[in-house]
Amino acid sequence: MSNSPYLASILKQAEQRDGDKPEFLQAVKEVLATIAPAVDANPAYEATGLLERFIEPERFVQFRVAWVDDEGKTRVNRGYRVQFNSAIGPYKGGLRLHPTVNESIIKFLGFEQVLKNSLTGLPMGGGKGGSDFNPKGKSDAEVMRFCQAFMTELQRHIGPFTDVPAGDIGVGGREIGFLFGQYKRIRDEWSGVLTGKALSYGGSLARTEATGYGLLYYTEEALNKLRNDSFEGKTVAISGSGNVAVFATEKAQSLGAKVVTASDSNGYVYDPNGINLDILKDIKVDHRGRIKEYADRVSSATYSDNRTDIWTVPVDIALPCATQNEIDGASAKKLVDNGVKVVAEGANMPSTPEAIDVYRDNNVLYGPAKAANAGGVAVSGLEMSQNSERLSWSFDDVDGRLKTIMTNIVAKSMDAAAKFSTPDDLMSGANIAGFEKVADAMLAQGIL
Ligand code: NDP
Ligand code: 2IT
Repeated sequence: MSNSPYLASILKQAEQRDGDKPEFLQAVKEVLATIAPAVDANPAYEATGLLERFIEPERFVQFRVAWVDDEGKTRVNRGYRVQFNSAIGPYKGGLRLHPTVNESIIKFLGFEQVLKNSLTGLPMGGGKGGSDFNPKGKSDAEVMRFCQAFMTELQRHIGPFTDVPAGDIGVGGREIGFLFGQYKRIRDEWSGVLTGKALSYGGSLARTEATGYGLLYYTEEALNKLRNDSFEGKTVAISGSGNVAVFATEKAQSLGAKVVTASDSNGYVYDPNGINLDILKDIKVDHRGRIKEYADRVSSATYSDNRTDIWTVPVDIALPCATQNEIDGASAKKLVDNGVKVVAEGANMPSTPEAIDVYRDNNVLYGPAKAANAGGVAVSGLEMSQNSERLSWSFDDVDGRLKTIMTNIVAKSMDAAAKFSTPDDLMSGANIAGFEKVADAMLAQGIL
């Protein structure tokens, strides 16, 4: 951290105002610490109160979502949308449906999204939303009624040129379909107001695969540029078994790596022969099953109900793809002790600050979430372009653009890091490169 009194005062203000929102404060502190050299170098930021504005969302809405379950009982959930920053484009970011969702989680995700979207090079501001609704164990009809009630409130805040939500944890193709249908019904218009749509009504090829594939394109490029190495022949641990984890596994395997783990919130499986992707997809994608079933079906696999022990498996590369703070200092230490050389984040903020310290102290190549997992929102941006053009691009076209965007993010991060610190500090580089574009746009637009 620099000795800048300006940064110190911003940090103090954040602690006072948001001390009760631990995940949000964690994300803000990490960014402030790493952008210090760029802030110190530009006095216009302090003169215009830029950082004060940067850490304060433009708008935060919370609303009641009342719906009726299959037994006829009324249920009430909390809905949220944070519209964090629109300096470089309409608010853009996913919706999360998970019982742990609260104001702190939504704000941390929205804040990260601002910088991530900037890094893609596409004109997208940052937003995020969701609800503490738990989709697990709910019928399709219940999910539909919840999504309709949620959109009935959300629709007044969003639009294809204002704010364009998408999926995140608990929100996939099924939920986007229900949300889109309700928006169209209320507004009486077809528009690209959501991304992650199915191909039959304006979705983009390669959006489903984009976050996982993008993570691998990014990490392969970083490995190549900074370690003169590749995924070929590497052993890889991947956590989670949702959208990001499944397609990260698929691309890692196609790049010649052996993925030996998968997990969910109950536990993890270890398969020293390499995860069988068809069986993983059958359980998780086709049947919404539990990861334990993998070990029941594959004799070489073992199951443990201690989810965090996944990081005790010896691997060359770890790709956390489940949720925030899933790798703490002790888990990071275990990974390093067992020889890990690379950690790249598919999930948002999966490493605690203590874990990041361990990576840094042990020269682990660290790909931070806002850079490494930007492929999902990047292809969402490409979906918006296709909707505006009323055209659909081929899979190879979208996938090729995704690859270019991810390799550009590595280059931008290395350039920014080299300018202010050390070239292989991809975390500082991503934070500075993402921040500078947004800050330039904010400066140009005056005090808002
Ligand atoms: P999914 O809902 O498809 O899958 C989430 C996976 O993570 C599941 O295996 C789930 O297990 C596990 N998980 C969720 N919450 C927890 C928790 N509190 N503790 C332990 N495990 C948990 O979501 P995605 O794959 O889309 O998202 C995974 C991560 O990637 C998230 O951090 C998300 O923000 C991030 N991300 C997603 C993008 C996208 O395009 N979808 C883009 C960029 C980042 P279980 O089934 O037991 O809940
Ligand atoms: O965290 C993320 O970047 C996402 N969940 C994807 C957001 C999007 O708008 O596609």
